Amino acid sequence: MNEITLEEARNIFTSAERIVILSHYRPDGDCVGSAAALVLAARKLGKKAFAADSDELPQKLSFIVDIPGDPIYAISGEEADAASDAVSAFSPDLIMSADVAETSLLGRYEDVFKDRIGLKIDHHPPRSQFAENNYVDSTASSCAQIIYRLLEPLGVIDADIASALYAGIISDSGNFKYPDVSSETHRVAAELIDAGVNHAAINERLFGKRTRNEIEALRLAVDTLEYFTAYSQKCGPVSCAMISMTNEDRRDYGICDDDLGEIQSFARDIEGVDVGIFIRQISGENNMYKLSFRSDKTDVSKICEHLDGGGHTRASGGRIYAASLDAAVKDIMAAVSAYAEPISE
Ligand SMILES: [Mn+2]
Repeated sequence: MNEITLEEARNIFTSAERIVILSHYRPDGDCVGSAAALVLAARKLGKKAFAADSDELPQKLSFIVDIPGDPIYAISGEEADAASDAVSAFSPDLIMSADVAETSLLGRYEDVFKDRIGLKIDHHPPRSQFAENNYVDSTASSCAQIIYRLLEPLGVIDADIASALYAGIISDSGNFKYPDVSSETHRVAAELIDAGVNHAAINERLFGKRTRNEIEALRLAVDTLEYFTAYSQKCGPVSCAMISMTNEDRRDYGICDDDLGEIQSFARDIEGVDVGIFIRQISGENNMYKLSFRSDKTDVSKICEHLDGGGHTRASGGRIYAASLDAAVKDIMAAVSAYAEPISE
């Protein structure tokens, strides 16, 4: 499949008249901000456009799309058949994806869309170039940063579009603190502020108060914290900290995925820990566990590629099937031993 330049991606976007923009399941600030900016920009250019996601947006992100006019996400969490019918009725001339590293991240919509995507724009190291045309810049700290560069020459960026992009940038850059933040990230953010972003308000929405449930989730997490050392060929001893959450915990404490907040990076942030791992039972599936890996010096994408997943060098995810939590932990430690590599840059 074609790898194209940003200019070519822009031409594909501007040549289309009816556009569907796909974002990934368990939507985050970056994919929602990117999709919202693209929908608003397309409409401003006189096109018809909407976004689609196989999961409903979490309440915390609804402010990004809370804009007068037609809903930005015309499809949000519907069954695959309904989504397919709605897209057929719309008859798009371009289906594109933003912030989607591979088609499995389309969740329940994977089979509906995977062979019909004309343009992929992403910032994850390319695992599969699934679209007809693919633009990937894995140096960008967010997809929104790329979407800014795509849209900027079109002269369409107003305060709403800028706000969506700003929300994307601060979501994926951890509020400008991750190593892939560059001077370019700050330059784009500065230009967005000049376009009318209320950055303090967006910050408050994304990183402000925590709900009681988020604190309950954190309390549970601290309680399950365990330390392991894996011995890897390429890294030597790898100090791991792991937190876990079972379906029973979530039921007992009324915790949903939206409440998990920053738990994913909690274990990594402990002094002396190389790899932080968050393992949670997938709702309703007792033997499937979802994994999140975070590290500052170990390339966790290499580990996750062997755990049915992948992602960024410092932040990756995967899935594992295991008879029990203990069995899952054993398999995870084996994968760390076998596949951990130091981050090269
Ligand atoms: Mn992203």
